[in-house]
Amino acid sequence: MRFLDAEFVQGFIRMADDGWKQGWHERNGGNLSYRVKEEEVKSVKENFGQGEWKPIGTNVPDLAGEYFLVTGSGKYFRNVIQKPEDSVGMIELDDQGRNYRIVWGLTGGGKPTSELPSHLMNHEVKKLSTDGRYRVIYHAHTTNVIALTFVLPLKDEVFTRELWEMATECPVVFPAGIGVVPWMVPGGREIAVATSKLMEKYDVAIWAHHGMFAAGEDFDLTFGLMHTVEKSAEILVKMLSMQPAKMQTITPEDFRNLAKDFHVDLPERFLYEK
Ligand code: 2HA
Ligand code: ZN
Repeated sequence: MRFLDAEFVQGFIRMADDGWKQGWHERNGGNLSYRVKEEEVKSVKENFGQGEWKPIGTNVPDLAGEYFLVTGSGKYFRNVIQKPEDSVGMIELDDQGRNYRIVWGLTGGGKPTSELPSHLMNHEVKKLSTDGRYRVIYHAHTTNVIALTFVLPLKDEVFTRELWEMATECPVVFPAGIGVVPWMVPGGREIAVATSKLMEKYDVAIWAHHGMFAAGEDFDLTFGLMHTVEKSAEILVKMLSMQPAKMQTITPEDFRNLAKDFHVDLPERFLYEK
């Protein structure tokens, strides 16, 4: 099969383009990665070349030997749909999870995303904690969530509760809550460690004054999660722009009732009295 005809490749390209259309990927902002299934790797293997092994910049032993489809460092989401072979690449990890090599794409000397350590460490945490179900990690520069990191305390409890209150679907879509990473230098191992620690508990991590990471089983769920959180943030920004205090809202007791009917577990630490 032609590499670009594979369904997982088409799904990846569509998601990148959807993110671009949302306005979350100015210039080369944001990055996307997908942990490719064994049968999917097999179906496109005839197209593989072999690049040189290069260090990942962190160790991910539980991902040894796995393949990932990733956006490229410095590449623009806007261009993914037009020239995927230049903007996107497939990488293989070595048998220790220390090095990667490019087996398809990133033509013209491209490299995987500058946030590769965060992507792979998040994948490792999610692979282990979901029995291999989670396969997508998505980083986007979501305008309204970023704006909120200037006016809300950078606490998991506050972001979770405030965003839950802005739309009834939110506690059902992200019942475990949202983690917040304080401002840190992006691109390295330190921010990857901080983010992947939050991913042990949550499917969403906010990077203060920068953007968001979302994790999920497939492209629909992961894009939908990013979209839901950002939409809720947009409502909060609009509300705060009209007046600083809410006239009425969803109460802790309302959330407890919702949890019962929708069979979700909403941790009490988010249902504090204000
Ligand atoms: O430019 O978003 O965090 C890619 C990024 C870095
Ligand atoms: Zn970024």
